[in-house]
Amino acid sequence: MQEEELPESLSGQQQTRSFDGVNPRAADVLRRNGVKSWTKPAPSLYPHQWSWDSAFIALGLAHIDNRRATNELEALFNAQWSTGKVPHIVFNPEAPPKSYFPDAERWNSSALSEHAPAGPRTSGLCQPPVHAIAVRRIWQSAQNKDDERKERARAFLKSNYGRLFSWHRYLATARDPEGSGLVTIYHPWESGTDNSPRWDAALDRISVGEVPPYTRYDLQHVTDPSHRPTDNEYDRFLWLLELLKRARYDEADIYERHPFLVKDVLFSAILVAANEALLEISGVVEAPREDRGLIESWIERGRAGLEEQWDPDLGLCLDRDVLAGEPLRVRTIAGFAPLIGGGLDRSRLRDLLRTLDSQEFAGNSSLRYPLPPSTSPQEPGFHPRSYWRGPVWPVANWLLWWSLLRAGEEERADRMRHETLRELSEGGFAEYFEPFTGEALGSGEQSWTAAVALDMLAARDDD
Ligand code: 2M8
Repeated sequence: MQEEELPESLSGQQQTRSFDGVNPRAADVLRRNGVKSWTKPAPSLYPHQWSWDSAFIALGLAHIDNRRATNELEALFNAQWSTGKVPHIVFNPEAPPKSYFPDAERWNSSALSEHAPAGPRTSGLCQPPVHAIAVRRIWQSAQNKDDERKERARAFLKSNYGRLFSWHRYLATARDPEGSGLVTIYHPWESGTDNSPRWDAALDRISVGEVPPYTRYDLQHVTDPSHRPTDNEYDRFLWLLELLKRARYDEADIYERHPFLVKDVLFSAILVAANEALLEISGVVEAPREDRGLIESWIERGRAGLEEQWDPDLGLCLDRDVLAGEPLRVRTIAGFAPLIGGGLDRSRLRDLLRTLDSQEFAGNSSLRYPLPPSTSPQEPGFHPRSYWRGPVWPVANWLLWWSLLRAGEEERADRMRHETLRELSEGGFAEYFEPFTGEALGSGEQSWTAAVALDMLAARDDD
């Protein structure tokens, strides 16, 4: 990597610097966290395979080892449910005992649902569908390689297109019976932003019943357990899990009686962006015309659904509590969902950029780096060190950076990229960062943090 020039808008404020060391250090993290054909999200806190972590990991690996990138996704999709659902955790049978809870026994998926795979043991939830975006990256990065590698990438696309299509169809149908264009989640863990104040109001409404006894192992892996979700939150998370088990993970049953049904705008926007990637992949593999028509309709419906959730006062898009029939009025990075969904008109783009640049997010003058906190510091539920309640998450920066590029906002995208890489080169590949001090928090060697760094670094070479 060459010495990197700062974007013009930054050059007056800071010295030119290079990110030379970042690439090999990031590659090392992914190597160390590698387990056979897939990668742990973190060395000890997360000993199994997580769905959207793996998608981001594949996106990064696509630049350094295409074969590992394809293996990563294949390992995950080998555990796909017959409904099309890609589980949020695939359990590692070789993980040390008592290393993560809830474990495979607690989920008990294959005993409860005929749709769960018989082989690999999985959770009963899913996570945002970044996978098609990663598959497209694998295809793109093979384009400047030799013919053999290009052919290998094409074969990978061909053999996995059907799995991706059924995953997206599951989300567009079972998770959106209303045809709203927005995905319904059954649990905060499905959002990927588990402990975000986005879910406080919907969780508060739930009366928690009898939860079988459990021990949390997550707290033994972190330096300060108070940053992790509280026991009260865990009781709610575990209660929802019990209810999903009582419904035997049956979608119709869940939809009828589950107490947590929320239209998640971030998840839905990622699905729109992933459908754009899938449309491109469907062209490469010469998929049937009907598929293309369906994917196009999902994109259109998804964007219309996001627009419905626009809040002009906050200048953000809001999740919707299906049961209360109300928007969840909390300012978090999920509010930038329409930017991720893409296809915006100039005025909506302007609105979103204004909010992004404001004191409420990346323009906050107390920030260590001008990067958006996961929750606005002006929200009552904000906490600078708690899980998804305020810290800066590099994967969220990646989503915004990539979306700004797609929206033609190159200067802002460059700034987001540069500041993210600066934070990582100074603080390492932490799970998340304190927004005002830049202190590295959570797990120390988080795979997806390393992976998004690799993708951001490669942008200069590839784009
Ligand atoms: C976090 O979620 C898990 C539960 O799925 C946990 O807190 O134990 C979230 O940050 C989630 O988005 C991420 O996929 C997972 C692994 O990195 O950790």
